[in-house]
Amino acid sequence: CPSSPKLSPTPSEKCGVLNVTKITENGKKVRKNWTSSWTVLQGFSLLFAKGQGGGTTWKFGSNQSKPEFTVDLRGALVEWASKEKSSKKHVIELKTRQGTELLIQSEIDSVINDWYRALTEAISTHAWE
Ligand code: I3S
Repeated sequence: CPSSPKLSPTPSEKCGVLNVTKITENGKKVRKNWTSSWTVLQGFSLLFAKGQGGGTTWKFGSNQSKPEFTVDLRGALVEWASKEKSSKKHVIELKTRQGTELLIQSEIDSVINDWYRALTEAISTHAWE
């Protein structure tokens, strides 16, 4: 993880800025709302915080700024999104067991490929917890 935004990094962590939108929440379709999010992968949790920079103090775990939302990767599915899901390039579709579907995107293909790998690994590592 980069040293800024400030987080207490652990070796298993991955973070970076990604474009994210929910498409389904608790099994219900929701309107797309692409936002640039500071994204942290921590064990089986994927955390998103809105709007990188902008004077926010980035400290997950403190009471200063909470992640926008957190996704439980246990039992989740990750795949490359089909053309029907988004017109954007490099889009990952993430379906959680809780019935939330997200699209995750980066313009940079090496970045999105790394996330694809990291998410797949996290899911398989924590599959049986
Ligand atoms: O799947 P859709 O409906 O084509 O998704 C697009 C829309 O959500 C659009 O916003 P509104 O129609 O709500 O104003 C977004 O601006 C687009 O980015 C969405 O499509 P992409 O293909 O970029 O995911």
